[in-house]
Amino acid sequence: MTESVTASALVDIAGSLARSVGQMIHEKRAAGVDVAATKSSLTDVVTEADREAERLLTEGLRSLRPEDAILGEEGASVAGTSGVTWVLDPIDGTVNYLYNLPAYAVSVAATVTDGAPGTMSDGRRAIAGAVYVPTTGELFTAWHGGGAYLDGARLSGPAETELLSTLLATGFGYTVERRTEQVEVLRQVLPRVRDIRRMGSAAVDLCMLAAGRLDAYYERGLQPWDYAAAALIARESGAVVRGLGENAPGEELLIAGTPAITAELAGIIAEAYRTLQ
Ligand code: LIP
Repeated sequence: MTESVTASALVDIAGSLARSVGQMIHEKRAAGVDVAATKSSLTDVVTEADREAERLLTEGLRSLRPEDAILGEEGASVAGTSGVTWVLDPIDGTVNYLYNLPAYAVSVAATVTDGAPGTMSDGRRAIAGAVYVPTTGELFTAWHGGGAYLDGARLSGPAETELLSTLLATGFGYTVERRTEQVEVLRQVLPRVRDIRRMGSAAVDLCMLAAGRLDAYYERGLQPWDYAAAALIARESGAVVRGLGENAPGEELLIAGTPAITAELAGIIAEAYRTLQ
């Protein structure tokens, strides 16, 4: 079976699970949410809804795709034999979810490790992905070579080529050390763009870019589950998704936008980090 045929089947599974689990967490939000635990720092939280959402995603995938592997932000880890690994963020934008702010999403990606173009720094390449935003009911999907879609309508990505006109999103890590660095990078970037948005979910940021509602995005410190589906959606919308220099995008840095904007941003950000050495 060719990859495109497999990928278009996988994206339907990703979309259906992301939407059904997203609707469940939205209902839970209305009933009230509490912190269940903290992770990398006191501000890096997980809720019972995160855990329940990941359990439901895992159950659904085990039933529909029993030969596939699974990796989830909240600990799901299932070995597989098919070569496909599902990478799950049950709630990307967990702090927003805790505070009942709208920017949070369920992210489901089917990935392979064939090293082909599009492979991220964690070694995985998404071939199908879905991001569901419960507060708007919007489902973003893409499969490799098949394009990116919002509720079935094709997305054409960002168009901005002037940095000073660029509406740029970014995010910050959960540790003081990481944030101290990030504010220095932001000091270099902010005077050169239209404005900054910090929405609190990488998956939402990259889908907004794919929909042309943002012109560019960058962040350091993302985990595979934060970007696996949404980086594919951004790429399939026509955006460039890159790292620093020749490095693959991922935890070191992920920059997305038009070719001109991502090249300019990469230069500014690389110089900012050099001055921090
Ligand atoms: C979030 C990312 C976001 C980042 C936040 C957090 P989480 O993921 O999507 O881009 O800025 O600090 O890491 O923790 O909500 O799954």
